[in-house]
Amino acid sequence: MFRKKDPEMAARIPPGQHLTRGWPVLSASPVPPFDAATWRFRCTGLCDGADFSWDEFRALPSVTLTNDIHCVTAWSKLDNVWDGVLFKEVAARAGVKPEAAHALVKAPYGYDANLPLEALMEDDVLFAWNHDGEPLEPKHGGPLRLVVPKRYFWKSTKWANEIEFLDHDQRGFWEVRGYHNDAFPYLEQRYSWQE
Ligand SMILES: Nc1nc2c(c(=O)[nH]1)N[C@H]1C(S)=C(S)[C@@H](COP(=O)(O)O)O[C@H]1N2
Ligand SMILES: [Mo]
Repeated sequence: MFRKKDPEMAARIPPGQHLTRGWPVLSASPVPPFDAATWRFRCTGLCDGADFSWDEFRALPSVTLTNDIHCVTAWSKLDNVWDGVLFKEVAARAGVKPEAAHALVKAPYGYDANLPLEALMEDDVLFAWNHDGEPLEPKHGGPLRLVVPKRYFWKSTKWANEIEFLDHDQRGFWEVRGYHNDAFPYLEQRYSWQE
């Protein structure tokens, strides 16, 4: 049972957020089609480059991580169990240039989200294919989504298929549409006018 009076539980809910027991869907595009035979994941920009097939991506060293997610539309969902590959495992295979300091994680139909490379290289950031032990549903980003638990959930690109490494910051899909560049839930960094 969730009890907001439980101080440990309350500490896990950032200001202005409430708990959801379901899992709302927030998508700015249709669900892209997925074919394991033709799917590719590419590393582009300031790196030597990498290009994974679905089988190659799934053969990377995997982790299971449990964390909480916080959507800027005010719902939070605790104790999500993800299976996938750490961002830094993928980056380690891309030959990232020393001047790369930022990245965009991209998806079909023009969605992307920007973060400093340092933030993406943390031990809790992964590309996930399972949620709570089940293959990630297409509407939630299946076959593969980014999960960045320390930021509002729009930073967690669904249907992720590319990392572009950059030497400068470049705002992503929501960051150019009025949302905060940093997106820390505990600081309530929701909108760009707060910057
Ligand atoms: N490719 C893509 N990724 C995306 C989005 C999107 O529209 N397209 N929406 C973002 C937003 S605003 C949120 S809150 C979460 C929602 O994920 P969910 O639909 O699984 O809850 O995905 C993020 N990642
Ligand atoms: Mo969102």
